[in-house]
Amino acid sequence: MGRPFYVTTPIYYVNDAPHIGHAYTTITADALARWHRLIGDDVFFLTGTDEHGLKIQRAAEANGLTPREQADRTSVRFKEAWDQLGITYDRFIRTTDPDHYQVVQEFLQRVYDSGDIELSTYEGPYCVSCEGYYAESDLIDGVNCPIHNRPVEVLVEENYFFKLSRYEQRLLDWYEANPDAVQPESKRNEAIGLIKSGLRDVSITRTSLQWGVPVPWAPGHVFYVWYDALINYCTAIRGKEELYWPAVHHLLAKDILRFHCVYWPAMCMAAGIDPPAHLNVHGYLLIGGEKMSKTALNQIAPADLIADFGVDPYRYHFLRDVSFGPDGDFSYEGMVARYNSDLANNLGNLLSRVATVVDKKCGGVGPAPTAGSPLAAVAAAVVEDTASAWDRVQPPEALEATWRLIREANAHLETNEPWKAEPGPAVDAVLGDALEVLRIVALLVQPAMPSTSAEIWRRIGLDGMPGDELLPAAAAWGGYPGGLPVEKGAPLFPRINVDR
Ligand code: ME8
Repeated sequence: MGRPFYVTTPIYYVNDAPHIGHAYTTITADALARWHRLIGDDVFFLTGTDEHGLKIQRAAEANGLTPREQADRTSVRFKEAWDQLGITYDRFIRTTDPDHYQVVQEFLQRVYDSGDIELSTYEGPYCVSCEGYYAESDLIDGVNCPIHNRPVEVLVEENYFFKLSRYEQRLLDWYEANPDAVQPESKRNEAIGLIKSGLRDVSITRTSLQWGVPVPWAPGHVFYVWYDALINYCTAIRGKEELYWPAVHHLLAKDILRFHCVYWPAMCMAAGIDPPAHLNVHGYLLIGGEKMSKTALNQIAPADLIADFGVDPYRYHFLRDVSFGPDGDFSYEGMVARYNSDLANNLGNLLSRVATVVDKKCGGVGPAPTAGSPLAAVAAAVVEDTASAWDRVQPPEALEATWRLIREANAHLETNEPWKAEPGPAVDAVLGDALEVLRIVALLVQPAMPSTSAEIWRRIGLDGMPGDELLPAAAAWGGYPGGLPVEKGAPLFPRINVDR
């Protein structure tokens, strides 16, 4: 087995159906998981649904369902969306899974036994959408949640509190000792800022609702949804902690930075385990500059875009166009433009013109590449840049590198114009080099576009699947053997007309 690579998405609330924001994090995690499988790592990819708490209970009531029915119905919708998008998770966890109850109870009992959980009364502004308390000073105009810009409610409860205030210095020391733990740097600074502004103890149990994991030492109390939820990352690798913990990559958006980058590392310390090694925080996907929300009626379901573009172009668009870190604006026009330029004009065109000329000039049999091809050096640099970009969780850079190779191959064909030349060694050399580029491209695009990758592989006559042999060796120049049948198929990416 290779090096362990554990990657997680947030577990999504089941109050509503998945939209392109949830899909963005999940596709990024999937692409990372696929890349790490390609390089031979031992991958464990976790996603799932977060099913307890007031927010779900209220959504269930509004829909005339029990919380369990609400959770069952919506959890399936996430699974269906991920199946449609080709998400290769190893476990889809539901916080209502029995093993999760057990791990949550064990984890928090440990913290209780160590003295970091105490009974106390709390009164404060609470946002049900966040499932979190705020300080008065955090509120917009003194009344609205800073994330949802909607009025908060004042909750008063006698609860068990996690003594987060004791962890200020330990967290700052941890940040100091682990400068790369939270990426990108701007998000790390935000987390450090939150810690430095002072940490108050947080309430981690509720008596006002039943829908949660029971607190083992206090009948009538359930754990507050966030504490149950965060521990899912431990449930999924139970018994395999030595392999996968703490070397995890938690992917999340900035809305839940406070929970992941402040509370969660402190909880881990309190439970006697190392904090997570990597927290990769991205921005929001905006629609016309606005955050997607139920109330703004601007949520887009992945299926709507898949119907127009197909699964692989959908995955490609979000991975290529949304930089991991800052906010990104989604537009339909931008998606069409990216599709036409990168997929129809560049990759699709390379494949179809090579197959057409191989058919005409080589009787449909692909020639072998040449050792001294000018494209060999480009390919080697691109493979290296792609690997480095995935390593830094920067999918747009990984794909941009791959497209450099595609553009160079197209330019090489245009310079040499094999379609105008007589069949012979010169034509064979140019086409063999282009086929080798297609083989390497099929490998490099696999994390983003798995079906396209397999289809290119098949059309240029290769057996098996891209990835049967591991990278980087598989992507070394000269792997295309030549002498294989090349298929002239229908265009992979027919142009999309913008004026439809
Ligand atoms: O917070 N842009 O669940 P959630 C980008 N259950 N990403 C977005 C997005 C957007 N507009 N909207 C949602 C929860 N996301 C908790 C998590 S984890 C232990 C518990 C993605 O359903 C992004 O990953 O509100 C964000 O962090 C997550 O969905 C929030 O999902």
